[in-house]
Amino acid sequence: MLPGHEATSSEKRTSINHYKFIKTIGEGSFAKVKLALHIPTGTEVAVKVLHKNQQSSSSIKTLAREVHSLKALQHPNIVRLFEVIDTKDRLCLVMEHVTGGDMYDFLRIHGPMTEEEARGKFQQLVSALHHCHQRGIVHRDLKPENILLDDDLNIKLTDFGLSTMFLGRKLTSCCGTLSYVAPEILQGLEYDGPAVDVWSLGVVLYVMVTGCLPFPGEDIGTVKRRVLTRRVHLPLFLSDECRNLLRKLLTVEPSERATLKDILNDPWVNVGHEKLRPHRELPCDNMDPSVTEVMVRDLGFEWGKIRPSLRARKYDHLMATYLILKSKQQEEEGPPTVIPSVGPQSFPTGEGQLLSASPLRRSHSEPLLPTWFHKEDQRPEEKQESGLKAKEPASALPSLESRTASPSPTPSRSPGACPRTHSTSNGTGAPEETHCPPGVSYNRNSPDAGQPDGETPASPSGPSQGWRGAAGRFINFISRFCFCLPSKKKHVKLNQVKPL
Ligand code: 24R
Repeated sequence: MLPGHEATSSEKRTSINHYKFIKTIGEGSFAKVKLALHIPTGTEVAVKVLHKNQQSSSSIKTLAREVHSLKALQHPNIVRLFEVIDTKDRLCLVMEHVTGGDMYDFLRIHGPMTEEEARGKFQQLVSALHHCHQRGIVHRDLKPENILLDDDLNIKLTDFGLSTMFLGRKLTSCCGTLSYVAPEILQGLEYDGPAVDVWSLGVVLYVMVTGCLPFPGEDIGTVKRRVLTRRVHLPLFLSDECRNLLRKLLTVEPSERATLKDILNDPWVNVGHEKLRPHRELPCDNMDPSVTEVMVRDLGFEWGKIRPSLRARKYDHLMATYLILKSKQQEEEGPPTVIPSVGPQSFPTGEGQLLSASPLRRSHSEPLLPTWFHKEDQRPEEKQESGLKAKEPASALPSLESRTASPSPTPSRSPGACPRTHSTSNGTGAPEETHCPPGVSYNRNSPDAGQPDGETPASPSGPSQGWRGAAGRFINFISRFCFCLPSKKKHVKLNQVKPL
């Protein structure tokens, strides 16, 4: 504890050890996330704080799982753990601070993404998820609120509070966030860990490209009924490739659902990307001398203590300082040099939690798997100048209300439901139709909106999609002005389901 940074137990802590708290940047039911300053290096970090005396044993267990997962994962698209500070009354996880906020806010402000924009983020998400699954870890709470964006709009998967080791066994805990949770969990069945992450990945992709939830609902009964009808509305403004991928991801039967391996080879995912960045795990034992020099010369650390801390992965202040300095250096240098070692085709590339209803509200996760950095992604405001697809900020609709903290353990917030238009059948058992609350004020449909239910005429294949695609994109563009983001004022808590 640095002198002068001690805080009495009575006063609100404004610092802990070598970190000075600045403000709260996230609040869940079990934990707060604070922006803090790492005093020795002057670097901003995120500190997830859990007050032990306010938590049940299961939530302490939840955090223990999060620590285990974060220690096991080192990936550019997964938020990095720097230090674990375990005191009498608090457990603090010091992590990298991701400056761009989360994908929920991005969608709320800018509306749904074009498929090109969504593809880059989806690729990174797949890469991060593959990294988790390769290490036996399933996330179990994938949603826009848990996907952060950095300054270059690269994604950082966060919140491993519901993650767990699956190790080839079936899981039984009923957990997740209602609108993103897989059908097998909704049905209280034993489930395969990776398959439930793939379902949530499908819901996230749907939300990214439409701004709507495929299966909105205020309670588990409504969502379950909608999911189990095996119908999801796949808007015509989406390309055939995107709709096909969504069908594969949102397949109710887990054994028929796409696996990550299928996704890695999916045509939509592979469209036109190059510059694969091989993901390199930080070799903990061959230290970077430029970093250790700063630690010894400028910060007064003992050289002989740095390597043992890194090699043993102690996640103590020594390791944290090394990782923080290393991440600053990498930020200044940019992502690692491209080694085009794999072509697109050969491909690269976390119990007992309450299920909180999320009717479209903020709903307060290798081997050298290539990783994508999309430096060409620009901040939306920059796009206006550069002539890329202009993204008008989505206008607020009557239903839009300011965010409020959610009482439920998984504050749920997600973009709005889209009006039901026509169903599409897919023959794969994947769900085919979305239902929407009345009064949603925009029509995101193709020019042939109002088609009777039934097979939606396939839009011309290929990214261009011809006139239908252009019309669809026009509608998509217009719909950005009326993109609805439901308020997140109330969350229906569902019975807490204890792990079986
Ligand atoms: C930046 C913002 C918000 N949260 C974070 N960062 N950088 C985190 C890292 C973070 C680390 S763990 C974690 C979040 C988490 N959150 O578990 C931010 C930046 N801006 N605004 C916000 C500009 C969960 C949940 N996803 C618990 C707290 C509630 C959200």
